[in-house]
Order: sequence, then C-alpha cells, then structure tokens
Amino acid sequence: MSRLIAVSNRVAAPTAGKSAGGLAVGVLAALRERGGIWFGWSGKTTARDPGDPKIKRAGEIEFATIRINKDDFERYYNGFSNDTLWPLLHYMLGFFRYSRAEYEAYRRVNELFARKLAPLLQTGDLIWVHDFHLFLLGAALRRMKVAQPIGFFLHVPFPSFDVLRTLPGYEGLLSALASYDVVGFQTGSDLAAFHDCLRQAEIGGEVHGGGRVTAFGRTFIAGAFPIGIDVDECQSVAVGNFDSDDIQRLAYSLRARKLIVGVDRLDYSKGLELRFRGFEALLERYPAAHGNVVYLQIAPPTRTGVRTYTEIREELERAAGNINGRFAEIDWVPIRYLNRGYPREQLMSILRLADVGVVTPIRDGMNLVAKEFVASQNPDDPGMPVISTMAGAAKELDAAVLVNPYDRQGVADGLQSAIAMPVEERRERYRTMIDVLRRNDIHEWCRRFVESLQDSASGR
Ligand code: GDG
Repeated sequence: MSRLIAVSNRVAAPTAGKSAGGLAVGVLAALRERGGIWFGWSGKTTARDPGDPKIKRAGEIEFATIRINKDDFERYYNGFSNDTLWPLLHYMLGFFRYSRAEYEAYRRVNELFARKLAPLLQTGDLIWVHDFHLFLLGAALRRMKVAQPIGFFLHVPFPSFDVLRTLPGYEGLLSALASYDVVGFQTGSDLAAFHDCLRQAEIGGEVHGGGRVTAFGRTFIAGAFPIGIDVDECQSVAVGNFDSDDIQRLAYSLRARKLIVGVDRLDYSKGLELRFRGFEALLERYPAAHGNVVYLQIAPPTRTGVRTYTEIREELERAAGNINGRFAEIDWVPIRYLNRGYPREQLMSILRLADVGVVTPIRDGMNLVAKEFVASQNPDDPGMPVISTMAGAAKELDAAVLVNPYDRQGVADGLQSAIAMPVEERRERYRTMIDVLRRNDIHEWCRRFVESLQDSASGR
C-alpha cells in the first residue's frame, strides 16, 4: 500500500491522554492505516536557516516538522494567510488587506515546505496537502520534479469569481491549483464556484464529465468531499465525561433552565456578535425565556497577532456586558461568555448537556461543531442544533433548525423553535441527522479523497 504524506500548516501530533479533534482524527486514522508522514510547521520560528525537518516516529507514522524564518512567518501567516486569504475566501472583503511583501513571504514559505519535504518522499507515495496556507505547494513540488500524485483539500469556502478576482494575481492561485491531481472542496457550491472561475474567458479552462477539469494545460480532478467527524469517538467522549464533577456542577448551576451552547474559535467569520444580538432578540420577543434560558458561549482566542481579532474580542465583551446588564436578575445571568479553550472531553459533554446548539457562522467551509453537537446527543432526549444556512454543514444537516445569521428576529425565532420542540420531533430529526453523519464520517472522507488520488495516478 502506498504511504500517505499529509502536509498542513501545523502538525497535530497526538498527546498522551488527550483526544485529537476534527481533521487530526481523520488524517491520523488514514496515516495509521497506510503508514506515512505528517509534515508541517513546528510552531517555532528561527532567525537562522530552518535546517532539516525534525522527525519523530510513533508506530507507523513519522511527524516531520520544520521551523520558519521569523520575518517570513509574520507575513506568511498573520499577513497573507489570515489577513488576505481568510477574509477573501469567506466573502468578507471588508476585512481584506493585500501587500505584495506578504504575498512574497507566503510564496517563500510554500517553497520552503517543498524544499524540506521533497527529500523525504519515496516513489509510490501519495501526497495530500491541506488548506489555504499551502495553495502554492503543489506547484513548487512540481518545479522540483516531484512526480507522485498530489492532492489538495480546501477546508474553507471557495469564493465566486467576482470575489476571487479582488486578489491581485488571482490567476496565479488558480494555476497553482492546476498543479494538483485532485482538488477537493467542502461542498457542491464551492466546487461550482471553482468551475465557474476556470470557465472565465481569461482563464479558458474546461469542465468535463467524471469530475475532470482542464486548465493551464493540465487535466485534473476537482470534487466535493464534505469533511465528516468520528461519530463513535465523539459519542464515547461525550458520554464518558458526562458524570465528571465539572459537568455536574454546570448542570446543577442551571437548575431546570434550558441551555443554549455555542463553541467557536473567536473569529469574525463565526458571526458571534450577530449571534449575541439574535439571543438578545429572543429575550425581547419571548418573555418566557427570562430567567429560564442560559446561553453559554465558549470562544477560545485564535490568531491573537492579527489586529481584527483583538477588535472582535472587545466588541463581544461589550455586547455580552450590554445584554447581561439589560436583562440579568439577581439570580440569573443570561449570557455566560467564556473566552478560553476547554479540553475536548469537557467540550463534548457540555454539548451533550445542552438543549440547543447554536452554530451561526456568517460563512464556514463546513463547521465541525455542528456535527459534533449532533453526535454527542442522547438519542432519547436529543438537543437541537440551530445552524446557519451559510455553513457547509447546513447542506448535510438540513433536518436541523436552519437560520440566516443576519436575520436577528429569524435567529431568535429559530432558537425559540428549538427550545420548544417536542421530544418526538427532536428524536426524529436526530435520527435523520445521525444517519447522515454515519454515512459520511471522517473515515469515509479520508477514504474517498485518498481513493481519488490513487485513481488519478492510475489514470495518468
Ligand atoms: C476549518 C474550517 C471546517 C473549538 N474550541 C475548542 C475546540 N474546538 C474544536 C471543535 C472543532 C474544531 O475545534 C473547530 O472546527 P470548525 O469546523 O468548527 O472550525 P475551524 O477551526 O474554522 O475549521 C471549517 C474545518 O476546518 C474542518 O474542515 O469545518 O469550516 O473553517 O472540532 O470541537 N477543541 C478543544 N477546545 C476548545 O476550546 N479541545
């Protein structure tokens, strides 16, 4: 069996006693099955030459990590990746910034990855590159005469052509994607947006049957591969930790109140301020919610080096203070806003305890929390997710309550209908959703992508 070489900005080596989240679960499972390497940034920068990758072996898997030049890192990561590509790919042009120097650093880091990875490769390897930090890696590897199949999976949305062309040199990004053998997106709409970009007169690409496309002189596969979760892992972690002191303390603190839970990285794409305002509208429109509903929002800070992320943190603190100031009573505070991360075990049990899971991003490639919320529920008395139509997850989980995150009253009504939903209806919707999650779990996602990559090799 061919070795799998997974490449991502960060490498998630498993830590003893901790369970891995989302992507790491799937990639680790695929790597364990076939053996291979997980290659990426070590989390450290250096002022000198980054040297050779540091390699740690755990069973069949090698974790190979490199340092990145300190000046390049700031421009590559905080700059081009997070201040240019992230808002562009999430259709949030109000946050979009562009600097040529940052793009150059991004290109250099992609080339550094290629230079350090190439010597580790063997004939017959399958290379799987993850996400928008590494758009240019495939092209850089091809320039180094790497001939093995290379796939790319985009975890975030792919924008329409009119948004994409905001990026100076967007053609370079599309031509870099044409260096891969398989390009995967989260949903059919992302794939359709990509097709549409290729068909533009200035690009001159073509879309054939069977997932094949031609552009920039190469024919390759472009497909939708919606990412799943490990349903059993999620369930057993949620159940296993449910009787812990922390979760019982939380349950006790609620008394008989309904619990609405949100779990999101503190990111403007997650629509947290709009969500707080939607919850405020619930309190305005449904007086019965006063004293009877608690909204717990967990929002671990990320990308603290990016200015817009400091701003959104301040805005949220203001909004939470404002709403609590307006509605709290001596024995009830409506919003519990926790600005830090929690161990996965605790998180999954908190989701299980909740009556409603609120997942209302402005844009999201998929959103694994929506799926984890469903998987962690008690099938006899399941909580109900309220999901934004702008999240990839809404396409598969259409049995959830779906809302438009910009519609303050609509979010409030969605929350209310989830709170008040009879148990029979919740069970029925849960059964529909859990079936979807089981049919397309994280293992199936890995299997489908790797199979496409393998097929692309035999078709060449
Ligand atoms: C990108 C795309 C796509 C969150 N807080 C804590 C914590 N988490 C875990 C969640 C979940 C993961 O992090 C977040 O995944 P999401 O999918 O919700 O969002 P992104 O981080 O933006 O991920 C997204 C995903 O890639 C996969 O393709 O779905 O659209 O944007 O697993 O549970 N985990 C722990 N503590 C926390 O406080 N341990």
